[in-house]
Amino acid sequence: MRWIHQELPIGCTCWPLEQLVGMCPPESEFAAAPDCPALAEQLARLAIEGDEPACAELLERILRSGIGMVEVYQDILGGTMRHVGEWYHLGAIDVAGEHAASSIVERLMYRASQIFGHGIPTNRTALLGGGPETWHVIGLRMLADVLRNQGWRVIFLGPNMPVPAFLKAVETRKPDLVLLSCHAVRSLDGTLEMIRALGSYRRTLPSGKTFLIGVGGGFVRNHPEYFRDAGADFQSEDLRSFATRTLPEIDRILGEGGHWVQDTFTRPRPSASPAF
Ligand code: B12
Repeated sequence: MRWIHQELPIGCTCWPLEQLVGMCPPESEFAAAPDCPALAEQLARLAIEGDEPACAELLERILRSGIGMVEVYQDILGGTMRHVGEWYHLGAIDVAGEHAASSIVERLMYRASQIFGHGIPTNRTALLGGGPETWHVIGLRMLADVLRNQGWRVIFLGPNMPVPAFLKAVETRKPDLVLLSCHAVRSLDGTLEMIRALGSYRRTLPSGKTFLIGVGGGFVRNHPEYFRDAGADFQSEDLRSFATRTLPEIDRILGEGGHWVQDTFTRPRPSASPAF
């Protein structure tokens, strides 16, 4: 069994996402599959203390286990942030603990993305960012890293982008896909304004030069209709469903030069995710 850590220099072309699943290197210290919930909790405890070296060491051990990118990002790092959110909500940790953990998780994602690398170029471009007053971008960053791993050219604009500046980036970078996130009621208006502005701009483009608009995040999950009515093409629940269901659909639509027809905003939530 080969393992990417030993064979690929940092940032070099890596294997497709599917092939990153289930590789168990001989030197892995985990006898069975890593216990993602337990690791997420352990990381959360270390991260709220601001213990970045211990978090980095634990991440290295996790990455050496050979588990897949989606498991590392969604189940372990996403699980870490879920604990942070719960503990903050319960008053068990303070704002400093929450901020320390968010910053460390962003650094861990950077490290993980170096290890998982980028795939064979697909000639497709994705542009991701938070609209006005959107500060929650950890989930978007996860999508960005997975897209890059799948060979996409990725432009990540970070949080709180003004609408005109975002539109300018769309005009100049000509993405095939634009992804936005919305978690909090405070970022709702800005996100809707962004979607409407993107829709207006898109209507000025000749067919064949168009792009898809996708949204996700906690607020979208709870109130999908706002985003559909503003003109978004699709939503996706989380990283796993994005990677396994939405991305293949995007590839198909872009390949055929068609439009999004499936209504992901009203579709019942999938009961179980396929193994990934
Ligand atoms: C970390 C955090 C922050 C950090 C964010 C740091 C950063 N760099 O992102 C900071 C400190 C900045 C922050 C600020 C605030 N936060 Co906050 N925050 C959180 C927390 C604890 C974790 C969020 C997170 O990163 N989760 C991990 C990621 C991986 O999960 P995710 O974001 O859901 O992403 C996944 C999916 O949603 C999906 N996805 C996400 N985006 C997209 C996009 C697309 C296109 C697709 C397809 C999929 C997709 O895929 C991802 C991977 O699976 C949550 C608690 C919680 N339970 O979520 C609160 C939470 C989201 N925050 C909340 C609030 C209220 C705030 C503040 C208003 C607090 C304040 N008083 O200032 C501000 C608002 C900022 C703003 N205007 O946007 C509320 C929102 C409630 C609401 N509905 O309004 C929450 C739910 C906490 C709570 N229980 O009250 N926050």
